This record gives sequence, C-alpha cells and structure tokens, in this order.
Amino acid sequence: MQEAAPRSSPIIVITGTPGTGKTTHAQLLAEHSPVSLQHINISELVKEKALHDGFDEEWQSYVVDEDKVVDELEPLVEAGGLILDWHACDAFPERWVDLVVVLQCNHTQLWDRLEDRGYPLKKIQENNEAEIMNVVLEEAREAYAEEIVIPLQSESTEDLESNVSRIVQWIEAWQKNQKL
Ligand code: DAT
Repeated sequence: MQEAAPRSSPIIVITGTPGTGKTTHAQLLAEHSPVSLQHINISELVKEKALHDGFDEEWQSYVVDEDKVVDELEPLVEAGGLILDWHACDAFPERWVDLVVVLQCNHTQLWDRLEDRGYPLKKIQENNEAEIMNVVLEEAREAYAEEIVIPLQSESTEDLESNVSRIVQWIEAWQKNQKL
C-alpha cells in the first residue's frame, strides 16, 4: 500500500451512484470546512477541459479518459485541500486520498431523483441496480484502505447536515494528527 504524502489540508473524495447527493454534500462541506477546500466536480471538469473521448449518445454521457483526469488533477494534489466529487472513485491514486465518503440512498428515492434529472430509462435502471448492488462502495473498498472508506446515508436534509458535521469533525481530528 502506498503512503499518502504529508499535506497541510486533506483530500476528501465524495463518491456514490449518480443522484446520491455528492455535489450537494461537497458544496455544503466546502462552506463549513475549518480548512479551505476546493470543490472539484469531476463531471464538470471532464466537460470543461474535454478530458474524454467523445459523447456516448446511447448512455447520454461522456466517455471519460481517466488518465487525462488524473493528469489534470496531479498539480493540485501536492497542496491538498480538495473535495473530489465523482462516482468513479477508484480512478484516483491511493496516495492522493485521505478520506472516501460513499453516499448511499434507498433505490426508490434514487429512481425519483434520476427521473427528475431527465435521465433516459436505461441509465436510471443501470444506476439503480448499481446502488442496490453497492457497486461504488465495493469499488471504494477495493481501491482504498478499509479505515478511510466511510459509507453514509443520504436520504434527507437531516442526513445531509449530520454527514457534513461528521466530516467537519473528521477534518479537525485529521488536522490535530498532522501536527503531532
Ligand atoms: P450527485 O452529485 O450524487 O449526482 P446531487 O447532489 O446532484 O447528486 O443530488 C441529486 C438530487 O438529490 C438533488 O436534487 C439534491 C437531492 N439530494 C441529494 N442528497 C440529498 C439529501 N441528503 N437530502 C435531500 N435531498 C438530497
């Protein structure tokens, strides 16, 4: 296992099936964090910087070039202080990551959220199945040390608020540890 390089602010991955609340959590966390954290929505970055091999019409999504994503982020990693918001959490090298939050949501609620987003039926079904099978959580557990992968429920505003305050507490503890 690779050791994470020492850095003054942590790198936190917020992951989960699309619609579980990654961006909502990342935005609130960036507001409340005791250290400055830059929220990077990887799907937006892929579009903006064309880190893809084109658009898949059938799935209505970009075919992401993960190597390009990693190259784009690498210069930012040394300083730390990032929230990486993406469903494909295992794309990030282990040495980058201090905490992986995996958001989870019951599948009927997820279905409604994705329908509201106007996803095609096939994409809703695929994501729903992935959520039921815990695909993202399994991927996170395979890619990172067990103790840094934290699954959190994201079904209500209360969940959102308590998750963010839990992550804030984790950041405070992380900072104290770095100073030891
Ligand atoms: P993601 O970034 O994982 O695709 P999102 O943050 O865009 O998800 O959230 C999708 C929708 O669900 C959006 O309308 C906000 C809502 N939502 C997410 N998490 C929630 C929560 N814990 N409580 C209430 N609504 C939530």
